[in-house]
Amino acid sequence: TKSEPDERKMKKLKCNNSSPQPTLSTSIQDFESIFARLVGDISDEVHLPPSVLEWLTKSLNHNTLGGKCNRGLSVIDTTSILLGRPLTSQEFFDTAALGWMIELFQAFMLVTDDIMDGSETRRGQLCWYRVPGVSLIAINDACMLESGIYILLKKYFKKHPSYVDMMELFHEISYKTEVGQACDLITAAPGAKLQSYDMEQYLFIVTHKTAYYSFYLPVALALMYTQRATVDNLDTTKHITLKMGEYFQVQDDYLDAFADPKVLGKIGTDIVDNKCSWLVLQSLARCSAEQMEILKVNYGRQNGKAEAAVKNLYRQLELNVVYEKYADDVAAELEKKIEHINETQGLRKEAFFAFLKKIHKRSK
Ligand code: DMA
Ligand code: MG
Ligand code: MG
Ligand code: MG
Repeated sequence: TKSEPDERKMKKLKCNNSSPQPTLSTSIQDFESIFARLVGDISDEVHLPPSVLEWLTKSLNHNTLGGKCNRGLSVIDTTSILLGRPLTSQEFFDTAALGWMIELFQAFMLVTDDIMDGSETRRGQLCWYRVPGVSLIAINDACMLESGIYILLKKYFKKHPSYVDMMELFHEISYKTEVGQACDLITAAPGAKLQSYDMEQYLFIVTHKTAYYSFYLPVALALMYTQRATVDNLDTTKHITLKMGEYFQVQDDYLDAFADPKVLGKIGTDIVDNKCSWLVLQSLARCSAEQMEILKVNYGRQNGKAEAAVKNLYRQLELNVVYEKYADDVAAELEKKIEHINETQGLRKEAFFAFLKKIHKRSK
């Protein structure tokens, strides 16, 4: 696959009128075409007993494949947009490998997240820790998924001028994500008072647990790969991507309660888990004294009736309308921010428009 011309692998996407270059978007199939090779690289790092090799391969396949791959694909597409041309075979491989490192990071986070959130399904399958025979071995599997990042980074980027910067970026963003997860979980601990939940806390949680790794990381890696990671470009990228990540997590919170689990691939847990979700914050800001009682009695309870009562309250408060308005407002705000980007240091507005288009109005 490495020798195929990647121009053929690219499909044309609708072009933004203000942009002189057509934007390109990579398909999941093309992205997945290098995955088996990377699995081989990770399993070859240490000579493994056959049982461990089989286990690791199963974990890598179960936990890394099957998602939308928005994050991974964005490294490839952003790089192509920054360069203003289709990628060479080598560039395709390099950026796809960086993309899979983000997907490995995501897999690492999701395996532990599902244990801590007590979730049942992920991407339409059982969560890894719920697969018969896995159980708490999933904790070590999550750590091994994380190690895969650094095996691949060293193997393919040791000679790249930004090797250390990329490694530090993964380390820094790992820590930020973990801080976000800590805050998410501590805030929701049993006995936590709903009245203490506020928007400032929420924005801290979602920026850290989601926005940095899902939105800032792919673009920052593309900037480092193309040697355009100036302080200004990284600052601008952060400003825009953290806002996008906030929007993405608000969507995640909304879909947790309202999406069809068959479409979403996972069953929502935020209400029974007592989470400081966007929906509960919007309810707290709007509910009457009686509705507040309903929330207090039913939020964070491990039973389906209580969960249904909370969802019913969300419907009474017409949070779908509040959500649609938020989505339109935040998309308009992001478009305005993107329009103002200074492109003189090689940053491209189109990279952000393309990313926004991938998530706006998503249903899974
Ligand atoms: C997601 O939070 C954050 C990370 C770092 C996985 P979440 O628990 O809302 O995610 P999901 O809804 O996918 O379980
Ligand atoms: Mg969680
Ligand atoms: Mg979760
Ligand atoms: Mg969620």
